[in-house]
Amino acid sequence: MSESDANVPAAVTGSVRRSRDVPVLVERAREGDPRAVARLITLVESGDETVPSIAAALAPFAGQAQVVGLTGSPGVGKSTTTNELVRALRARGHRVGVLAIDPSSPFTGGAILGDRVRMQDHATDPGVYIRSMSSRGHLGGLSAATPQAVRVLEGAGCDVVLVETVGVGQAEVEVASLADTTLVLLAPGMGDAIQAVKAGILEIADIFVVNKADRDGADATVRDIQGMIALGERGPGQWRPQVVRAVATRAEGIDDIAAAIDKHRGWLVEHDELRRRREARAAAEIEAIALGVLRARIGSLRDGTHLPALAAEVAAGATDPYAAADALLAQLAR
Ligand SMILES: Nc1nc2c(ncn2[C@@H]2O[C@H](COP(=O)(O)OP(=O)(O)OP(=O)(O)O)[C@@H](O)[C@H]2O)c(=O)[nH]1
Ligand SMILES: [Mg+2]
Repeated sequence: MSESDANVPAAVTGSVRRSRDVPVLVERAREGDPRAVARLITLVESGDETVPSIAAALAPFAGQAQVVGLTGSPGVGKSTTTNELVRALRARGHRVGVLAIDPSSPFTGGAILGDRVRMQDHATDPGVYIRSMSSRGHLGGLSAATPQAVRVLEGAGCDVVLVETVGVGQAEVEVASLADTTLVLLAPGMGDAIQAVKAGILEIADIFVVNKADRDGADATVRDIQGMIALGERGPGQWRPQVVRAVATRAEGIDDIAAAIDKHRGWLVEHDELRRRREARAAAEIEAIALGVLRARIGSLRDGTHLPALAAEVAAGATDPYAAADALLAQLAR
């Protein structure tokens, strides 16, 4: 459905774009209206006060999509690979959602513009939702808004949600805690194999993709990674990370990546690991939300409560900050 859909009067289109009517937006998203999907993601991204009711309305559809994370250094080929994976998944008849997370910029910067260009192939496909999100400015970063955005896409009937994040700092660890299957992309000659160990990426990667295999050094990179995997301790029945070569710009290796994702999916289900991962993810989400609520309440306690009095006591040495914190928490619980 396009913005200029003849069946939808302009006034209605406009109202969807600004609406905060959660039941209506969710109903429309369920029907596949891309404007309603976009609006709901904007609401969760901005931490709107409607977020709890959005989450409540989407709860029944939780867990319906396979969530695949793609991470790796800037420019390693994540968006190009995502674009080709979308094509492969569409060919199998899946509805696909893509979230491209930019951890650095709150604005639509160069990288995201690049994503848009590289994923342009699917811009008019009603079975594909592509969305760029910024995680900066969010308390809890990626971990706060992205799970809700995934839920919106699940609610909209996506069978697969691909989440692209640049592998900087905590972002790749966060994407791994969000995804059922995590792909770590590397490229030859970037010193990535060594970086990977340093950053603890070995622990989070279910599948390594050595992209840009058209370049010199791909064999060495594959060998390095395989060597590291061989060194890792693994009990019987544990997943052994797969290594796949790709040339994303030529769509080479994409079927192998899709096959590795399927294999991992099968392993997750067989070992009851899918349930375990999803419960761990839900626990982290609940914890983050509860901490956010607590933080907000403590903030609001600053005026007209106990806190100034406790602070004066601590500053004067009449009590210690731990005892004061206990007193504050006791007050919060009341
Ligand atoms: N030679 C070669 N170039 C590639 C390959 N895959 C991607 N590229 C190029 O690498 C550049 C970066 O590709 P992207 O897909 O934007 O990489 P990215 O990881 O999404 O980049 P960021 O989102 O900015 O971190 C582009 O110029 C691509 O055309 C490949 O397999 N071989
Ligand atoms: Mg990209």
